[in-house]
Amino acid sequence: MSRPPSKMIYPEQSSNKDGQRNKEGLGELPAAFAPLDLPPPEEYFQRKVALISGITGQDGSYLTEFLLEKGYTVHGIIRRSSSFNTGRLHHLYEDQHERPNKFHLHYGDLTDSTALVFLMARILPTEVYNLGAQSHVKVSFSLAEYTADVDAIGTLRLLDAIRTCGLTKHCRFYQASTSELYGLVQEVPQSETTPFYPRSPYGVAKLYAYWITINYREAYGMYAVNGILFNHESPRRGRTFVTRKISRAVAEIYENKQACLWLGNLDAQRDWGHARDYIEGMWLLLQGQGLNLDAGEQPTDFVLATGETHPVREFVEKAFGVVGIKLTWSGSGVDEEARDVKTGKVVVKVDPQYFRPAEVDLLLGNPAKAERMLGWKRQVKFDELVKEMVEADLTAVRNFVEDQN
Ligand code: NDP
Ligand code: GDR
Repeated sequence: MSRPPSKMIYPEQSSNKDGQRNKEGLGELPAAFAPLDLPPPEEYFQRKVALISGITGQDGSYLTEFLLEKGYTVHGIIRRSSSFNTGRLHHLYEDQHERPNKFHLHYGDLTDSTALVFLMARILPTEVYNLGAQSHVKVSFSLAEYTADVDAIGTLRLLDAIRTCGLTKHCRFYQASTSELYGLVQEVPQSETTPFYPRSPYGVAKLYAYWITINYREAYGMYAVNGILFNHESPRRGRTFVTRKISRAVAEIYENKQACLWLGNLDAQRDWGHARDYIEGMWLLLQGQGLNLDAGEQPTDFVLATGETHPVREFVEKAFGVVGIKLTWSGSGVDEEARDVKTGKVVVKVDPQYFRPAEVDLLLGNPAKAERMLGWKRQVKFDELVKEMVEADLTAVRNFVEDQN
């Protein structure tokens, strides 16, 4: 193999115009990467400006309300869609006159670096919340490559947009990590030190996102943290997630608009909390509670969970209980079904199409670190969550409201 010409310059050997290498081994940066003309830090940090990816989702909508209440200016990234995807934000648009210029939506996508860099440079956020994701575990088996692109590489793109704009020391970064990282759980309950074993393309993509967040914290001194959040639900939950699918079906069955609820694995157990409680936790993670940053303490990652776990079957029973329907179960496996004790009608059946190629059987989080350091604790109990979701769906069904979540 012939040797490269002696004058060839490698990136790590950049030189000045006289051909001499500078001290750091890096040449002058081209003008396109010149740092932005940022306000001085004392002025910069007086602003409270949040940028949220995934603002149109369940968590994004609650977080927006929360931050607006706290006086933030909130910018959100929305995807172009041929149908409305801003249903969860309509009420905030209507409130615009209450808070002029405090709430802004921008087209963008976690698969589009250029747009992310452009938005970052224009908005100059002080906090970035990366909630955007293809977040459905079952769907990730069908859209594995897309899920990796959005959930894994999308996180890298957003972190790199911060770096490209020279904001590594100017904004804090929250990554929406997940209990799905634990997958085939290696210990019970799961905490910040439990080893990960993801069980879906979604979980694996989120594992990359988890580590790239830590890597950017360690490599560039960014305030970048993971919230490892266990399942959190609400009346705004998407209707293909099991809790909302159940609450909506219970309301429809009670109002005689649907005969039967078809589900997958009834034995799966989840640590279910209320989304609103978890939103506060996300914000606390970025406020450096319990950390002495001036003394050089590094930001760390936290589990947010209730510390309770319940099978899907129990959620079903409790949800029917809210409308006064008592169930009796019979059969097993794919033949399991539940009847309304009073009418004898079958109201729940199993459909194997909802089974997953690999399942996460049991999730139970240990929120002790968040409780101790952040002073965070879930407020809404399991029974209250189920009741709120069923009652909201009853109202919606009676008023013929078809939300598009
Ligand atoms: P949702 O599915 O309700 O919302 C996901 C959001 O991401 C939506 O706004 C969606 O936009 C957006 N999105 C999807 N793809 C892209 C893309 N390519 N570019 C930009 N935005 C995109 O999720 P949740 O609100 O429930 O969850 C928020 C985050 O927290 C997610 O990252 C999820 O993985 C994670 N998480 C959720 C938990 C939970 O129990 N809810 C628990 C742990 C983690 P659109 O509306 O257009 O589809
Ligand atoms: P999950 O939520 O996979 O935990 O991910 P989901 O509600 O989809 O499933 C929970 C459990 O219920 C079982 N199940 C069904 N699930 C759905 N969707 N539909 C059904 O008909 C059904 N029947 C039984 C599932 O098999 C599973 O065991 C959610 C998402 O919000 C992720 O983005 C997030 O990271 C995790 O929670 C924490």
